Amino acid sequence: MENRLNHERLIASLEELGKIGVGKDGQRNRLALSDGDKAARDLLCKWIKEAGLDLKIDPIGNIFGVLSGTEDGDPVIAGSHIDTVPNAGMFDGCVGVLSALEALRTIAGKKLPHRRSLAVAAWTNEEGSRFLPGVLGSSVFVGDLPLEKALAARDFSGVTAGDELARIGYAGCDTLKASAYMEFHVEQGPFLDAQKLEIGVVTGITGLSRWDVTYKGEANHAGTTPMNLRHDPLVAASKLHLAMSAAAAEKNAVFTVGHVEVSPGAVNVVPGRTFFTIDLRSQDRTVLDELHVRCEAEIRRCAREEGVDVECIPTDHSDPVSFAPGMIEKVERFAKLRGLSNRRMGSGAGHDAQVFAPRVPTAMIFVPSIGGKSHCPEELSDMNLICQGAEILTDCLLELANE
Ligand code: HGY
Ligand code: MN
Ligand code: MN
Repeated sequence: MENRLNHERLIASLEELGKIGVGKDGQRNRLALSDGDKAARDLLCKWIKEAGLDLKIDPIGNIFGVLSGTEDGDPVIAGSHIDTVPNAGMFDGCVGVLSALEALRTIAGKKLPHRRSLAVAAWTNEEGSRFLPGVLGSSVFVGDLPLEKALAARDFSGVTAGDELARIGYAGCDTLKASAYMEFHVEQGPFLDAQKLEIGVVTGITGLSRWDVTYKGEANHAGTTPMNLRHDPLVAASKLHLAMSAAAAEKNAVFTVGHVEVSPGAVNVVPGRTFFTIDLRSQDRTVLDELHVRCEAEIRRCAREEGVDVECIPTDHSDPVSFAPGMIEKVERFAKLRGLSNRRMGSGAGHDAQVFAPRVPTAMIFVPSIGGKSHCPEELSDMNLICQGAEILTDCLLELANE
């Protein structure tokens, strides 16, 4: 199959977007609704308009570029996100948004026939690093999360998403719906690169549970307090971390404590308070449910054993999702037609596609993450494979738009 897209333009757009949000320290920070995110949004909107697409922004700040088809009806949407985790790489999310933009630029420019409308989407706050829950914008879009609740989400400094959305000028009023959804993304894991495969045909997305946990013990003198008289919240948190890491490993699940605060935080003071986040995931619904219950029991057990008080707040949950067989087959067929080595695989990362899968025909395409690295500056994928993945995305969009 011939290549349709302008690969140089796609690569150049990825590199230009990748420069946005990079601070003097060299770190790329485009946390949702931050100034860095605004700058990236502004650039994307500029490109959408230059491509002659109809720019739309909805009430939670999701950005769309719509290319009308010859028939009425809801668009086939291809999207991802441009917000990042702290100190991020340049590929997570951006590959999907810019490949979708390049696909629509090409379809419009070459006047390729498409009965159904098409749209590129950039979803607000996919990462959940600043505001919880993650996949916030797409969850509001499909109706899983009430707009008011999403706008009321607060970051660690207490600022609300609604205030930040207004501050950066992205509280829109457009509405649209998806008739099908495609997402192209870097794998963010080690399997394709380790097996030297070119394309991942994604079969589904992991489920996850997240909590904010606070253990309150007794601050005391580090030198005079015997070990058996301590009520150290960090010991409780450490016991929990070890117990649940082992439990997750046994079940091929994953358990992460990504954010920890210890106070008062002095070298010679036994901590009085520990706050930390938990991210627990499995692609198997039964395993996730079982470990969810086990985790909440362990949180309480470790508190009891160390004599500390506990506050445990669930902050996010999504069940594992599977994509429709016909959509998986579509991606696989085009990967084969393009002579690209490929395998079916689940996604250990969450994606906006997870909110669409239960509602409309949905599929994802992966390209390898070199060394399996992601959510870090070392994140790297082969630009040629990214262009090939974008060609498959275009194949799928054109087929969906004329079905
Ligand atoms: O956390 C995730 O899995 C995604 O990268 N937001
Ligand atoms: Mn992502
Ligand atoms: Mn991510």
